[in-house]
Amino acid sequence: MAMLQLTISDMACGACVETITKAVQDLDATATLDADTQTKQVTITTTAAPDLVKGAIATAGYTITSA
Ligand SMILES: [Cu+2]
Repeated sequence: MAMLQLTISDMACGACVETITKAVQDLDATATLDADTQTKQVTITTTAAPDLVKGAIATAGYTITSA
C-alpha cells in the first residue's frame, strides 16, 4: 500500500471527487480517497503505482498541481 498526497487545483465539488475516485478505483478497486474540496488536497491509499494513479487523474480531466 502506498499513500499519495496530491493537490488537485480544479477539484471543486463532490462530483469532481466522485469522478477522481472512480478514475483511481478503475486501477485499484480497493483504493481509498480522502478529499477536501476547500484545500484541494487528496490523500489516496492504493496498491496501484503512483505514476498510474496520477495519469488516470489527468486523463479524467483534472490538474495535479502538487504531488
Ligand atoms: Cu466538481
